[in-house]
Amino acid sequence: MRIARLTLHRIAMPLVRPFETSFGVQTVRDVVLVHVVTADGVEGWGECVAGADPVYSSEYVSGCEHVIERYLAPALLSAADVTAEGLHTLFAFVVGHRMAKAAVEAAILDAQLRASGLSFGAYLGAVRNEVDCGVSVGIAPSIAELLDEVRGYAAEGYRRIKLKIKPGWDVEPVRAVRSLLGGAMLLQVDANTAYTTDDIDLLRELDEFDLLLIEQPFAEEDIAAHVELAEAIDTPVCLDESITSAAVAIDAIARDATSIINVKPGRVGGYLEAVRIHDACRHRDVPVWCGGMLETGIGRAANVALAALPGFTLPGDTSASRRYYAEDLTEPFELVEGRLRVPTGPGTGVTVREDLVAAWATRPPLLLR
Ligand code: OSB
Ligand code: MG
Repeated sequence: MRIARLTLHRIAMPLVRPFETSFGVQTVRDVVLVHVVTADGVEGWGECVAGADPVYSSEYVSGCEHVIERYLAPALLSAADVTAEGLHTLFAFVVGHRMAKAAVEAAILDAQLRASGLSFGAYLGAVRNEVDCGVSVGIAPSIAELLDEVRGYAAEGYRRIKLKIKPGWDVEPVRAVRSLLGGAMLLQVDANTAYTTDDIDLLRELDEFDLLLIEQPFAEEDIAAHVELAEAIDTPVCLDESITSAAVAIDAIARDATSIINVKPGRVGGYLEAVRIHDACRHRDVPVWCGGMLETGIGRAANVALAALPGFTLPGDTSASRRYYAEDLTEPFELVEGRLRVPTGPGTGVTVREDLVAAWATRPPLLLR
């Protein structure tokens, strides 16, 4: 297909509650959306998962917007024939900037699949029509407030709870939540790189809570530190920030730095690379789960499809729309018995509410052709 135009929208969406991690507190999502229209008039939408500031990774929303405007969109608009599968080569001249590339890939894939009548799930290789869902719970002002929040999510039916931790907010909140939930509920923690190898003895104290995993305790680049931790504790180590490609995933697994992987399409450059990670992990008997970046319905629809692949054997951070937003950009995703249904319509299978995109804009749309 040929891409006739690409529009970058920038919107702000308030979160239903502040989301605090070891990086800081977030109350609004500042989102870039990519909207493409092919020469045949087929449309596709993609969501960029970068944060407002470069704290989770080196990417951030304004940087992604710039990379798309200055480098990716011109390459796309001047190509005679664009396919989602060909973007890896088309964009190879830009080093890194995976979240920017992933947003464009998602929009192209959406258009390509809409043109051929195929859903994301069918294209990616989904084997389930609904997926088990977990919820990521931010750092709370007090243990009492944390327990209230967790109690609410458990009552809604979430099948797994993930607690954000940081130094000073780790063993005691985890102890309190484990005792609230009982031994049967799946429980895991995410440190977002907040610890160092000096904390290994402290992190070993988490072993008594029978956690499913500990996610990314150390710095993104420090694979060796995770190897050391994995040897020292019983809780399985799971990498998020560190896993930027299938090659890195394969290396981290071979070095025993990680025994479970959090797959986020934005972090790895797109859905096609996410599937390659899934395939490599499956081949090595390493379970994967679908992470989240507080996506709107656009990104959520595609993530839910990805989470339906056979190697996604653990519940994902694929929570219902209402866990994040009072009103979503698409029809809302609703939890039924702790699961979300995989959309079956062409492309992402959801419809973007363009009136809301316009109403929530923080600057005029940028049209590139
Ligand atoms: O580390 O998984 C993370 C949100 C933003 C950035 C990083 C992370 C998260 C979450 C929330 O944990 C996952 C979600 O519910 O979308
Ligand atoms: Mg994480």
